[in-house]
Amino acid sequence: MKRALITGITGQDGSYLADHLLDLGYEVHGIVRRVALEDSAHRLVRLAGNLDKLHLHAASLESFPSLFSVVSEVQPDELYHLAAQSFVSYSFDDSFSTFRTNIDGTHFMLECARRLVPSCKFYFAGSSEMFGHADEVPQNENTRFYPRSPYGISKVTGFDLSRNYREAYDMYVSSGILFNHESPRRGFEFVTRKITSHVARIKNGELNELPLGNLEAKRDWGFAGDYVRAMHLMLQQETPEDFVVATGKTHSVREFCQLAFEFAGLNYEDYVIKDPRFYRPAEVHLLLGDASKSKKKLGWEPTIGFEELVEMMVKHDLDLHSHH
Ligand code: NAP
Ligand code: F7E
Repeated sequence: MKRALITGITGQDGSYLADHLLDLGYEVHGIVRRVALEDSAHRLVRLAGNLDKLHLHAASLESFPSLFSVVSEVQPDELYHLAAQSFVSYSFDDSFSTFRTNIDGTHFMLECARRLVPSCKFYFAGSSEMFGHADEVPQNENTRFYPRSPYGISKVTGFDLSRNYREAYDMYVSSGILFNHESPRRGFEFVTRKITSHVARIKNGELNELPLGNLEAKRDWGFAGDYVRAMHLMLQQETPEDFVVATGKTHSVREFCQLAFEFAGLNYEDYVIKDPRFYRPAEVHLLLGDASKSKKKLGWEPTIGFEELVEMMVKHDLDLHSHH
């Protein structure tokens, strides 16, 4: 039985990846913050269905010795490093803590793997935010990085660190360059979930408006459940490489709104208001991924398209809010 260790297991992707690896017969371990074990009803909510099958370990991404102890105890065959301060907007408010979590945290995990389990396969959660103000459309593995936020900068550094561990120490380290992926488990501050949860609360009369920032930004949105399959496939190759994971279609925040409100029988123009608080100091205007390398080498393809994704999220939130 293969043993996997996931950092960020309580997040959207960590929870889907844990489900997927359990289905594949893995022994799944996760690193969580100590407070998560203390308040499991809230902080482990995405893992609720599988808690009895998972092995959770408390450690802090800020503390090298705490991570060292867990990696030493678990001795994983595969390590998925997903933990991060993942909200782009917040990275402008506190770039310093974002750098500590995302850069030092990645460095600590790579160094633990090198010292303790050098033949372990390592996945780094890279992001399309590394492309930022990209000079070509669509973006592939060779597109130049031009990050536009402290978050994007932290991911470029994590990506560079990962590549350097691969090249300097001959380790199996692969980075996924994942475009935005969403689901009913998405955090409420991200624009997709913010929209679908507001639609549900407007529908049931709890709210009457939805304040948003830039409606013209375009993203290549896929389904998180599809994207975690690609993470696993990246660690099953002969040689470690980096891969873009995307749907190859792009849509604006406005289009997402329009469709989400339509699914609930509403017109978004009656509810969406522009709120300057939700504009960013520097914006990424357009992302569109070219995942042909993933298709060719990993045999990976997305199964859920844009409309299905919006519908899935709206239905879930309507359901959630109809009981209140
Ligand atoms: P998420 O839902 O925000 O989950 C983030 C995870 O990181 C949570 O488990 C969180 O733990 C943990 N974490 C955050 N700060 C931490 C800290 N200081 N110490 C320890 N743990 C910490 O993110 P996601 O959407 O699943 O994304 C997973 C990874 O992929 C992240 O690295 C993200 O940057 C990257 N990524 C995401 C996307 C996307 O569209 N979703 C695209 C590209 C890359 P708590 O539950 O305790 O807060
Ligand atoms: O913003 C615009 C906003 O916060 C999408 C993370 O998972 O994907 C995610 O980062 C767009 C931006 O995601 C609001 O300006 C308008 O253009 O949902 P988001 P993100 O910044 O693309 C990447 C790939 C990651 O790696 C990240 O970890 O929507 N927008 N109005 C808004 N965004 C938010 N959050 N809230 C608004 O009110």
